[in-house]
Amino acid sequence: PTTIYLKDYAPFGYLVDEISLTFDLAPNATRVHSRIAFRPNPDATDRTFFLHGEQLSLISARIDDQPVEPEVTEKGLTCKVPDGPFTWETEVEIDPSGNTALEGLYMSNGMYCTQCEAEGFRKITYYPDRPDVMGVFSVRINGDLPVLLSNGNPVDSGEGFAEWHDPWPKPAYLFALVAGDLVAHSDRFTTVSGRDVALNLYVRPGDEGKCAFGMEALKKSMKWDEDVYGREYDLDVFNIVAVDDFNMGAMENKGLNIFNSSAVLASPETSTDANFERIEAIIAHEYFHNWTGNRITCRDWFQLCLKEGLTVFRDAQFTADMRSAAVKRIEDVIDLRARQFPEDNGPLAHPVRPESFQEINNFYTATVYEKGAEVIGILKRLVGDRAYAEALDLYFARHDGQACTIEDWLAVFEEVTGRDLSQFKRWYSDAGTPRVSVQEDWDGSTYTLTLSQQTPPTPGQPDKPPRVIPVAVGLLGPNGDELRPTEMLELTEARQSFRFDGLPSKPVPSILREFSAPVILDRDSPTSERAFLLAHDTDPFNRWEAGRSLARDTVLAMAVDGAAPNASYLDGIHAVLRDDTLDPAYRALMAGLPGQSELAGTLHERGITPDPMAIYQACEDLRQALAETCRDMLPRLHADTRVDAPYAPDAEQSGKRALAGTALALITRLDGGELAAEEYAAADNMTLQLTALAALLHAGKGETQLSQFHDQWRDDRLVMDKWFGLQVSMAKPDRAAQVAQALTQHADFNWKNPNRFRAVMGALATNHAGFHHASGAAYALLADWLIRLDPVNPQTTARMFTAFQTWRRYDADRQALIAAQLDRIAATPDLSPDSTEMIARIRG
Ligand code: BAL
Ligand code: ZN
Repeated sequence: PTTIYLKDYAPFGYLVDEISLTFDLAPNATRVHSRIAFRPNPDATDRTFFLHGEQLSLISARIDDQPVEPEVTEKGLTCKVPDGPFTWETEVEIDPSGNTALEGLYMSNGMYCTQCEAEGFRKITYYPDRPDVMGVFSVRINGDLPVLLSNGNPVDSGEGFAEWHDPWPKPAYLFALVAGDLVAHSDRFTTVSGRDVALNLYVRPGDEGKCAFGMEALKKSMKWDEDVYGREYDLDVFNIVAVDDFNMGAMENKGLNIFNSSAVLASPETSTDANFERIEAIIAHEYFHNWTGNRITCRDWFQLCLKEGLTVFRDAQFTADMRSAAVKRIEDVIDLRARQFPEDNGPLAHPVRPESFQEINNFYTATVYEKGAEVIGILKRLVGDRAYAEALDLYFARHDGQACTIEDWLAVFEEVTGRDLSQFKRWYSDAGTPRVSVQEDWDGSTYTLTLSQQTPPTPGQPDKPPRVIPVAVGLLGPNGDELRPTEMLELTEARQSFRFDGLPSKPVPSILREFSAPVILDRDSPTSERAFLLAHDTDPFNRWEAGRSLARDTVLAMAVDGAAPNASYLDGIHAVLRDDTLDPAYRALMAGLPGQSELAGTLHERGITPDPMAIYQACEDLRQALAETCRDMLPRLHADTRVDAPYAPDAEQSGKRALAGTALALITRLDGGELAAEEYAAADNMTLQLTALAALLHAGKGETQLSQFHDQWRDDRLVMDKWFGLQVSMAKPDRAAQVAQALTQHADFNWKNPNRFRAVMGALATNHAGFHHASGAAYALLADWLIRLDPVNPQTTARMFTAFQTWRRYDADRQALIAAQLDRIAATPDLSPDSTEMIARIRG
């Protein structure tokens, strides 16, 4: 495999002014005719005319209407071209129905659709398939299907054809085409300047009833981007299409977003509250890309975080505005710790802006996306809200229509603030999660906080100079009053002291409020102090964090030393659960435990080899102890959170259902599933149905309900994904591999569908004690299926390798079992470059 380096970037020798594409659709033999106006790029020195192209049958090529004979390889073609502007034409044939990789033009349930990011367009026609080549696209689709869609505005359509024109120059990765027997859920939006935009959500017949929520989310997103970022939509139509077979969540193609059906279709009967919240966020994310990604795109794929980090940051702001900011922040930090921290502290660690890659599809990671968003948050904290807004205005004004770099992005901030951001830039270049430790000093009136930072080595980066870390700190007095409101300390040195003078009493510090930077805070504060913060912190994030750290330490003490559950934790959570002045969603989050994989990671960081079974058992015992502690209040808590109004997926109702679900899970530990069975029978929405089913399965019951559930939902693909996933995630550790194995033999297990594959294998990988069962059965099962899927769909296969990224944490026996499976996969003939790269990096 070839390694590509950021430092080797050079512009392409030619610019594309216009490109016209004609598609003659046929499942096995689609003809694609392209006509492209090229001219020499004055900023380039290399005039090699190389066009990417893979899995294409070249029928003919012409330059300025004269036939030419290009030199064709597996990766593309080269050709001798005129010195000045010229018109390039090709005719190629492709096979959408044989395209199981779901990249390029492929078929899903009889419908044609595309996925071109990052490098799929080269499977459609010969083209400079790189994001810095931007052209104006016109598309004609000939096909005998009722709906024929592409990017931009509709130009003409009739029996068996449609024409589209996108006036905004774009890179090929934003190209899209959809053709199928689809129905539209339609609406309209009037932009701030009065542009009337037709909105359509296209779905397969039968899914019409699952569109309304997505459409509302789209309209809210359009309005929010006008109100908060001053960004207006720029075409006459905005189309979204739901597709069943899709590698990612969704794709921001200009004017024609294509969505994994799981990320857009929703109804109360078939979707959980969490599904609704995720759908709202993804619709917003893809819509926001119209400016951060499409109007301003990336110069090269090393700059992926330029659009993804910023767009994730923007969708998080949107969700915080639509729902609860505190709840959203906590959810994001839970996710960051579950997915990004293990990446940043293991063999797959890479900078937010990587400097090399073999397969770009392997870099659509939690680091690029979620840490990339955290880095925007750091920048905003450092420069302040007003400067952030000014810098964004300048960014949009200056770079509209361009393919940009992180340097372009930082330059607007430097210009607006006059601040040197070279130290801040380390967040983009240096991998690894900084660890911040704390030392306190109190002399009777002055409180001194000394913060030290250190980032462990990561692959290829042994030394990490200090970075700038915004540490939000508030000081509380003995009765919980704020002695000092939140102050943003800027840690720029390896070790730095901050003084707070004139305090009446020794304060309790609340450090890293709002999780002001993605770091690990190494602070061994007394239990009493954390219990105090759990009861009194005025920062909702840190109040949750205090409970979280108590939970973590009590579980770990139980797992490692056989300690009893910590009473401060149990009493503190009991008090929170019964405090009905607090948001129910927040209370539900407070009652959660850290993930078992995260707990294993913490032990590993402390130099202790984690035992997955011991961690599992400690979590079970602690939940049981919490149920006992709360025994008297649980029935009331459950009853008080009942929602009597018609179902709405809003923050208020879903918060109540989340807390009711917490109560039900605890009650089930005491009544063996009696209430859960009643709740299951009475459930009239998927949130309640699934919560009750999960509780029953945990209690070792629910066989009847599982089979009823299957009968009820066998024709609903997305609900059946839940049926598959839940059984694996609820399976006891010694049964998880067996349950997953049995499900792969089920008639409804369509392993070529990424959602179904992930439902089973993704659930197995995240059932921590089940996946790491000492038998190694789960490792072997996952390896079997990765070997099978790799030739069919390398992208989805390669992403699943993250299941193995933490393998060095575990004992020698488990390491040997995992290494054997990785080596077995690596030895598979013709393994994809995607999987080859992942194994090489994980194996080290
Ligand atoms: N650009 C790939 C899908 C997304 O991040 O929106
Ligand atoms: Zn994105």
